[in-house]
Amino acid sequence: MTPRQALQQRLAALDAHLRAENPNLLPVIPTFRNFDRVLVRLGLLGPHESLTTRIPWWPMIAVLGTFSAGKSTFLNGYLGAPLQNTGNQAVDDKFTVICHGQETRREALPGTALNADPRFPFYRIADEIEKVAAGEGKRIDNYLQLKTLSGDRARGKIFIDSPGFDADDQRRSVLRLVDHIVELSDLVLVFFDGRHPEPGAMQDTLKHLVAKTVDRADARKVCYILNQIDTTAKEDNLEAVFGAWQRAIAQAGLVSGRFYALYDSKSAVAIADDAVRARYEARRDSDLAELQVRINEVEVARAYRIVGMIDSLVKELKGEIVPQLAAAMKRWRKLVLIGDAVWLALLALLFGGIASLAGGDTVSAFLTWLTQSQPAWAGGLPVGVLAALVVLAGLFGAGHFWLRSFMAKRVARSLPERYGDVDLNLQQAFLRNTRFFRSIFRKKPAGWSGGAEKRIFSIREAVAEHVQRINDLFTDPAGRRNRAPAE
Ligand SMILES: Nc1nc2c(ncn2[C@@H]2O[C@H](COP(=O)(O)OP(=O)(O)OP(=O)(O)O)[C@@H](O)[C@H]2O)c(=O)[nH]1
Ligand SMILES: [Mg+2]
Repeated sequence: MTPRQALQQRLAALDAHLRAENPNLLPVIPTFRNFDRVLVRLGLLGPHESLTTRIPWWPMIAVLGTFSAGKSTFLNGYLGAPLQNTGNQAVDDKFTVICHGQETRREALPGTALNADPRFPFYRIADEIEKVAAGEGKRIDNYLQLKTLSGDRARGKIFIDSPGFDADDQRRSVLRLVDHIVELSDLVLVFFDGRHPEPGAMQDTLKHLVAKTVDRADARKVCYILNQIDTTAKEDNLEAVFGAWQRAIAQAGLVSGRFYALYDSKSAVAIADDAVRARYEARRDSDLAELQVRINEVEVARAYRIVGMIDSLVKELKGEIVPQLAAAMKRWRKLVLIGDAVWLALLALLFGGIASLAGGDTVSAFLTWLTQSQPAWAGGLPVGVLAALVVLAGLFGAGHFWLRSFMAKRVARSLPERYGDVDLNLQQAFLRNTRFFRSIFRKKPAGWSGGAEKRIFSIREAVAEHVQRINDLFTDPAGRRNRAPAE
């Protein structure tokens, strides 16, 4: 498959998935494709690359936590299908990605299936794993598997169930995977086991999860859940257990965060006392309802984030990337000019040396010979002088163009090949400006002409329209939906 066909295929897949799951975002694709053109002209994207394949279109909800805390049971309950195996032994050693599909598939597809799916940027996860454990990135199947679910519950979202988290014996690659999933997710549900909420059992887990989330700007996306609280019903000491658990989390460094208490009624031990049961159920239901709201919000937030991404990319382009390219061009120009001067001086020295070796008489004889040869076939032009000039210019030019490419490579090395969230190739963009036919004196990067400015203007207009549309969809500020007929 050619890169062009590969891109076409991914775009078609994206289109089909969005049509089925999230049609509200379909109109955004042409805007991204428009932006692609600007970026390709600048060299920041390759000719058969697209922003649309680099942004996470689907909101992700990750379920993490200690082993046997009831993560899989919760997901099965939420999704309304027994997709995941559950049990008191560690049942899963892989991360399971659950997304919407034509049909429900309990048997897992290998992790490589995720690589080809435009819905999620998991190719980056392979890269991340490779960074901490060389060779492991290729073995993504050992870490990830994919399951699909038909129906509405998983439509337009991605859920990730994780193997029990026990920081003591985690391989570095798994920890990295966890970090990365937290990074990519819009909502992270961290499950703790109500049967062992005491600090000792989860100290390491906490350190890893909490310490990283405390100073995150998006710490709000992490929800802490004390699960299986039905086990505290017998002694009716939920508040004490819950309090101890919260303090343990605070000790790990977390000062704020939302805490929930849940249990799964199907797996729960029967609560004999009616009053206690009613209290537990009420608590669970209100916390579950709040979680439900958070999960629903995620979709709205992601829609805004995708559209907002175009705007922030425009800002990044104008404020950071183009100036960086211009600065690199300036550095390159300076290096080439210095090189040219040195090369000229060397040439002068060379000819001066030859002249002084040959002696004044020979030189003047040579110059006379040069200027006097004006043969009739050349119409009386001083052929000798011209030839000498051509030779000199050729010598200088050869050095100049060698210097251009040598210095270009040098400057390019200082620029990133992957910049920003969408991995723009600054190196490639800079090198476009150093192609042989481009003057070293140009100040504006190639592709950053009036046309680009116009295109960006129209992209911004389109973004404003998208925002408007999403506003209407989710907030209905004009009250159109419920407005009474005009008087
Ligand atoms: N009493 C009670 N038991 C539960 C609850 N939720 C799950 N369980 C049981 O706890 C055990 C572990 O549940 P899982 O859902 O497999 O837990 P997990 O967190 O996915 O476990 P790993 O994937 O192995 O880390 C199972 O036997 C469940 O039936 C609950 O709310 N209350
Ligand atoms: Mg599980």
